[in-house]
Amino acid sequence: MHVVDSHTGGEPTRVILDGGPDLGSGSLAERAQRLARDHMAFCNAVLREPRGQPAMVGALLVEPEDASCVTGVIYFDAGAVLGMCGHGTIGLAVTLGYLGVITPGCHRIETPAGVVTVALEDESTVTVTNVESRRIQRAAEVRMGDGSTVTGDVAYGGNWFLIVEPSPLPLVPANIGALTCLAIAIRTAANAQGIGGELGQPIDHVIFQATSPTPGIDARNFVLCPDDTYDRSPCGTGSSARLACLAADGRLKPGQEIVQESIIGSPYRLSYQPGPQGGVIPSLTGQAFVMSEARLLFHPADPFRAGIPA
Ligand code: PYC
Repeated sequence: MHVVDSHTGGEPTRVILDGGPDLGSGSLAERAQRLARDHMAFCNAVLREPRGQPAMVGALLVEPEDASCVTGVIYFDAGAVLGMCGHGTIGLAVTLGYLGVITPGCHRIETPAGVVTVALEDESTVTVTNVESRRIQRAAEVRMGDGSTVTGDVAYGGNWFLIVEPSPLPLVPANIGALTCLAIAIRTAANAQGIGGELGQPIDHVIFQATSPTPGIDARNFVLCPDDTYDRSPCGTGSSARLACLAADGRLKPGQEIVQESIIGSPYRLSYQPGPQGGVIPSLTGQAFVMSEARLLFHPADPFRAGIPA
């Protein structure tokens, strides 16, 4: 299996160029469902240790339905198949540039959530124009097991987010363990209470949002991913969902730019334009770097060829 690894603001992406499962034909959403239903063992073998690393997201290249797209891609982490992935799309564009598949300029990429556009600005810098993003519920109340209530906005940015602002704990790296435990408890409670998308889609990510102490940076976030790792990047789909909330609250104008950083301080530049269905079309600019190009080998006698169980 031929893979290229990159990281976007510290968040790793493994692009799988060949050797992945045959997902058949149909829309990317249908093929993503098949990946989730029949091939999670493949996802785990590729992403988990010893071949992968915590927080790694896979990007399985597939034939696009839309011939104007340079490729189709299905993203997954070790816990779930994703509708879209912003950091992964920045990593994929830089990887395609590294491989000579694309040159600087604009290109279309098909994902299960829809077609997104990437502008490869230089070999490391990419602007992603994401699918239309929207807030569907303001100040949803999540009842926690200890009787307390956590309030957050439910929003879509290619995945489903509960965005809690202000963060219940300071967003500093020393709190990553405590933030992770709290975010898992909130996601569990929200999903048990049926808080999620319009069609019953569960919350797959939880965001804690705060201001940043760093001059020139507007905001900092902590993002819990489906595999219970935290996003080292500011999370492209999560930043898109947040842009939808800022727009809905009148806190950010179309075209106005803000800088959001992750809990480890990696930044995205963010802005939006109004979307045709009342949401926002987010733009996110970040940097990725290719780290390695490898062939993954799965020896039949290797007891950990399927990855180390979580
Ligand atoms: O950047 O959208 C994103 C993302 C989702 C999960 C990890 N990163």
